[in-house]
Amino acid sequence: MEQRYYQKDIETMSYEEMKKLQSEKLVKQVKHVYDNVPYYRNLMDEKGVKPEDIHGIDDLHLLPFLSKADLRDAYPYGLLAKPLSECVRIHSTSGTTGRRVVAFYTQKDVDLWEDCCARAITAAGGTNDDVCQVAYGYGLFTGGAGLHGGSHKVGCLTLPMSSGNTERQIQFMSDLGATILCCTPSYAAYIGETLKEQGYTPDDIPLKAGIFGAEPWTEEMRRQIEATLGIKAYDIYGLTETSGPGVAFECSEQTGMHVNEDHFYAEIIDPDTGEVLPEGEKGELVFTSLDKEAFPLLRYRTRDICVLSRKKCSCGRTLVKMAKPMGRTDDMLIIRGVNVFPSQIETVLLKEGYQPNYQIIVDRVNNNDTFEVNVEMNADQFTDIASELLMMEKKLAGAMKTMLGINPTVHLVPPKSVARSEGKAVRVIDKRKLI
Ligand code: DLL
Repeated sequence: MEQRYYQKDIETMSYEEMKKLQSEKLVKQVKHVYDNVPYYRNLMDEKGVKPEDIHGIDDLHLLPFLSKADLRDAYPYGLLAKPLSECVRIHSTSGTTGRRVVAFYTQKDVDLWEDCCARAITAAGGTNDDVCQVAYGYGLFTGGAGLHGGSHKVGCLTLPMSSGNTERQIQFMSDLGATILCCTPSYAAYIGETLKEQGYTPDDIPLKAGIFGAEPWTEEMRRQIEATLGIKAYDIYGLTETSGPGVAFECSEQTGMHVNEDHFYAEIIDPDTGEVLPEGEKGELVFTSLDKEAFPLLRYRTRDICVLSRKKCSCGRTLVKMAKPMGRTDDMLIIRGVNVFPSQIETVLLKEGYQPNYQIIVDRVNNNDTFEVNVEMNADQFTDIASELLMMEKKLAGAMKTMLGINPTVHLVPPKSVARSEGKAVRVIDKRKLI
């Protein structure tokens, strides 16, 4: 496949040049934040660091971290670095508990963010000949707006569908010949399932690529979506705090996502000590936005667990790659003292021939953790014969025990009984938090 880039000079820049660019931007950014954000200035003062101490990227480790708790403390305007009169947009996280994170954008911030998304669409093979169906939610969530802007920049014919109304998604996809689909992986799987039910085969729809992110998804799920939709499925990563989707994106190699590191500098730290870890080690991902104007977060702890790699990529891009996030420091369930990630359950399900339609329910009864997994059967697996069900449940519980080291109680439930998601899927119900 011919390699296309949206901003070739940046995307294929040498490591030395990139470091120089990042260093120049960081020095300016630290001064901008110190001068305009009293909240962060106080953190720097407490740590005894002045903007003059930061000469380049090698000095980044001297700066204090920011966390979600800081964002909540400073809500809504405490981390704003530009007057509101220069801001043109607000987005917010989808979180339902506590204070939401509110992020601000100047016109330049929106522009650079859209460039990042345009790089992602181009890496997925997008050109001005494509019809790009954006089925991420529009509104406060960044998914719709980000990919929409990127799609415009590439020159695709943009279908601003937003999420939901799956029948209409399919009708437009088919009637208007969508070639690129952008949505969460769980919604892509649902669209695929609905297409199949309606008797479509992958050859009936012109889709060639999907740009899926905003939640964790496994390689097994990728292969399944690729087969049902007849496409190549590309991962995309981002978070509201750093602007939204497009912080990192996948290329044709599909072995991790290139970080747009001219805008977002990535570090991996030990989540317990805060120590910066060398390339290749697993830890918490931390981002510094190097040129955002309105909401420039320095050393923001994402809570995503990840690994970085500078291995040469066959696509020609030199941008550092992040692996698929392996979970979040706060998503990780500790059940009977064992660390459990929902992605591990998903891997087992897909290996055992089930769909990734499941829900994990954790509770505490008499000081003991209970661990149940409701798993949906496919139509062809469905049985209501008790002895057969029991055998299937035992087999699946055994496979999960091998993966996790602890034994769940598995309940197989009828097809279509686990709620489908048009946005981010809710996989875990942890009732222990309510106690
Ligand atoms: O989810 C932004 C986004 C929109 C990304 C559309 C990609 C596509 P938030 O709602 O603030 O922003 O959630 C950010 O979602 O810290 C990760 O835990 C998770 N996440 C995002 N992309 C991925 C991905 C958007 N590709 C949080 N794989 C992040 C795994 C992801 N997790």
